[in-house]
Amino acid sequence: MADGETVRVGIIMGSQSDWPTMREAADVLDELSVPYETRIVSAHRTPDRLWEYGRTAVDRGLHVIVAGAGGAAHLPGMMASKTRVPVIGVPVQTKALSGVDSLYSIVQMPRGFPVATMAIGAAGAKNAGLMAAGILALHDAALAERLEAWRAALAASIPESPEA
Ligand code: RP5
Repeated sequence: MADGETVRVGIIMGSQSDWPTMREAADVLDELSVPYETRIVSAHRTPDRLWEYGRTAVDRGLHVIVAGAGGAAHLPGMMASKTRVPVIGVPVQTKALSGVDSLYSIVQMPRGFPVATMAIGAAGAKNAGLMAAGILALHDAALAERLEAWRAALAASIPESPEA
């Protein structure tokens, strides 16, 4: 990240145990040279940290928050209730209910406070990173070019026929 560059993407998660999933979002942002910050912010264990993060998000220059949590996954929704910065929610796959609990906890927001909910698990986290990049690319021509190239490379890597 260049000196003086403002971090526009916050990747937050409810627990250290969410990091292997949320790392997918971080990795794809690295590939696209998008700076981000990472924080553990738990809706239940560190509610004051959640509130402070949401309270200061706009003033700190964040444009997107990627929020991952599992189980009773209240972090994305509570963050969306505290800040107008768009929140992309990632349902982390749980052992007990395979992440369906996380998905339902995140997706069914009351009208007025949206969370853009991704798929359960690693694919959802990766797509959250790509979605964050896509939002920033609307006002960043160089990033838009990198994202187009990334998408073209992925498309080119898909074989036309299955191997025998
Ligand atoms: C949630 O509880 C976290 O987002 C995590 O997915 C889940 C379990 O947390 P740990 O018990 O592994 O810390 O708050």
